[in-house]
Amino acid sequence: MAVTRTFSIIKPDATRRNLTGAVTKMLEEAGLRVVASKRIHMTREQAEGFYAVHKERPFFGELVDFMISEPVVVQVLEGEDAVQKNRDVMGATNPADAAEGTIRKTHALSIGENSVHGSDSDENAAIEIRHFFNDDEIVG
Ligand code: RTP
Ligand code: MG
Repeated sequence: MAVTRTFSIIKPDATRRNLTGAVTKMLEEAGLRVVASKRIHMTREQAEGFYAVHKERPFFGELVDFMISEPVVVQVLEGEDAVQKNRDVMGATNPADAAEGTIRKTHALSIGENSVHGSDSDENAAIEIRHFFNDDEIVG
């Protein structure tokens, strides 16, 4: 299996509850390495651009409002089959459906306040990483 990269966001519900370290620990224990990390307060324009694929969904406005409500931590994660590995440790979108031991089962509050984002394909990972990081900020 090839070593690849994915993009992760520790969302406002998690940063607010001081769970940046706890979430990162779960990512690291799953075999992912944090090769870039920064705490930012997203602008509305950044959040709307990032979630443009969800523009027509009924929850779009709520999602953007939530993501800009407080700081987030954006990260680049590296590991074998990183996209799938990260999605496995994140768990299902709705924490009520998430498996035991996953980040969302352990920490998420609701389908909206679900603690983490993770890219869903290698192609989207590359796009999302570029949205938030310059090459010289990523140290593999
Ligand atoms: P993510 O993109 O954040 O990693 O999560 P995901 O793939 O599991 O979920 P996705 O379908 O891409 O939806 C993006 C985010 O929108 C919020 N959402 N709210 N209220 C709702 O019904 C609803 N559905 C989705 C979630 O926060 C989800 O992570
Ligand atoms: Mg998604």
